[in-house]
Amino acid sequence: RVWRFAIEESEGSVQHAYALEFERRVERASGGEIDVVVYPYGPLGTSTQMTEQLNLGAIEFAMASPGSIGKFIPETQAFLLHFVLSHDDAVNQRALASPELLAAFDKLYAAKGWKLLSIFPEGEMVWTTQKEIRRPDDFRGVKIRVMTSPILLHAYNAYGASATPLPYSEVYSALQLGMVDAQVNPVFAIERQKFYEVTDWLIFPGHAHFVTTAAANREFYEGQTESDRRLIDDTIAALNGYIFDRQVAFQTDRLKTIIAAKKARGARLGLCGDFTNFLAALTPEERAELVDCNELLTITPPLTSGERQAFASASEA
Ligand code: 6CS
Repeated sequence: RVWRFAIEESEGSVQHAYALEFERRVERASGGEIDVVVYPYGPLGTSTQMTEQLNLGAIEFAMASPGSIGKFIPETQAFLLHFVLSHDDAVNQRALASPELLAAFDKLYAAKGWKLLSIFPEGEMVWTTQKEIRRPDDFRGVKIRVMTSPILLHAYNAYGASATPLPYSEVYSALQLGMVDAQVNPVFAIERQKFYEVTDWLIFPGHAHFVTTAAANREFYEGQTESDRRLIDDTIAALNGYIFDRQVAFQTDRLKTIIAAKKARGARLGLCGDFTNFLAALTPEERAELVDCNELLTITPPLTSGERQAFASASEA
């Protein structure tokens, strides 16, 4: 038997690590009787097209991020609201894995013919821009690419930006051609998609974390034998801790890659906001390649509570 698992990210990403580990564990536990095939982002089309394939049962499993499925299941956009999740991703991971939350959202997924398997964070959201952004006013005139869920458009437009929804595959060229000036994603994704090549600043506002969900086609899931359903459930449960450790390591490793790539091009990387979580992982040589918009590398959060509040109020509006 073949189980197909489509992800919304390229090889070497958090979702890829997750799907490969799912593949390894299911194939080993089934003694090779089940063949899991992982489809990285690309061949199956955009995230929206992948979720249509999950609806049809053309694929059995898919990653379905609120940033794209907010159009189909509007309640998932709660995970996109700014200044709601903790700045500490470990807290987010525990909250998102709560059985009560899963059960509540699974009812909404069931209505769409999906089975919700897991909700987990993929890292702090970081703006990559052409200039420093420290307050909502700095967004005036900035065209920022967002995922296609409506609430994201409203959030960035409330800051004064001009938000443009685009599929993931189009972001690099949109930045390169100047159709947009900024985008938002975790550090590992900025490295994988090479967004740092076409932007100069990484801004860490601490406003949101990338949250994704793993889902299965419900008819497929419910049609499995009890032992195969248990295999799926147990594998997914075991993956929570696994993926959290991987994603945390990905962020710092990939920031190092970005710094080295900028240096190789003779450019330095601008950092702004509260990036103190990352500083401990950097060598003095790597730190020397950074331009800090606070002029000093500091261990106190550079975005003051007043500055944070200005974003929070604009986002509430
Ligand atoms: O920005 C996006 O569209 C994508 N970002 C990540 C980190 N994962 C999937 C999503 O489609």
